[in-house]
Amino acid sequence: MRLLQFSTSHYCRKARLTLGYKGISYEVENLTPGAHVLKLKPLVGTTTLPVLLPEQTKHPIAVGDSTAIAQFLEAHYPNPPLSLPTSSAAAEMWMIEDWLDESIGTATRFVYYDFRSKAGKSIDPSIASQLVIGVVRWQYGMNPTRVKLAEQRLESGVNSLGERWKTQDYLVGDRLTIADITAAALLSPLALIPSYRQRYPWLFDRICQVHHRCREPLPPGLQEEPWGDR
Ligand SMILES: N[C@@H](CCC(=O)N[C@@H](CS)C(=O)NCC(=O)O)C(=O)O
Repeated sequence: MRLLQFSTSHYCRKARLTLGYKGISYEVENLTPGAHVLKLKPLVGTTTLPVLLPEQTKHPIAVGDSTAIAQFLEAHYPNPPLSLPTSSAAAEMWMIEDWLDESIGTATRFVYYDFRSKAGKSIDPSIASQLVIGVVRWQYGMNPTRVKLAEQRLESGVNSLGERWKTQDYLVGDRLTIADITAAALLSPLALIPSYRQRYPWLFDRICQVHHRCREPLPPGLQEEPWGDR
């Protein structure tokens, strides 16, 4: 299998965590932003990454979108399961996954790139990096009002995840599911932002824990952290 990705994308991290949890071996191909469109359009008709190329007969040539990738892997590689056995628990899990994908993942992007263009500029002050950050901010129409709304959405979203993750092992049910994986991936960019690290230490413990279970290297900001065997 081959995973087409942007190495820094949190949605691509979600796909890597999913593949890692399933114990599937794969290669990654890092695409260049901008030029990626030329490769993706004929393959999947959309322009976002991740895209999985199963490279096996009887499987589709390409599966685009991190949720579709998870569903494809669950259908063809059921063990270990990413979902839950009862239909009500599975429905709740996919609902949380969709909310994380559509609402929280985009809010993280706004807050993260805003930080990288201001206080977080020192992480990589190079012209090339700041150019990429500027292009992303323009591409997604980021402005102070929308960043503020994203911060508010993240605050209520993280607090409601805390209602579950602080008191139980998993977001839904009694085992790791795509809901935990999605939350860990899509909130991981916040690990570089000191105010989030201070406010939500439990969140970053959980993010580390999920990465460990999925055999995926920790995201930037958490690599040096001792976090024990939780
Ligand atoms: N819902 C999609 C979102 C993926 C997404 O937004 N990917 C971004 C990178 S984080 C992307 O590829 N952007 C490039 C573009 O829109 O052309 C998924 O879950 O895969």
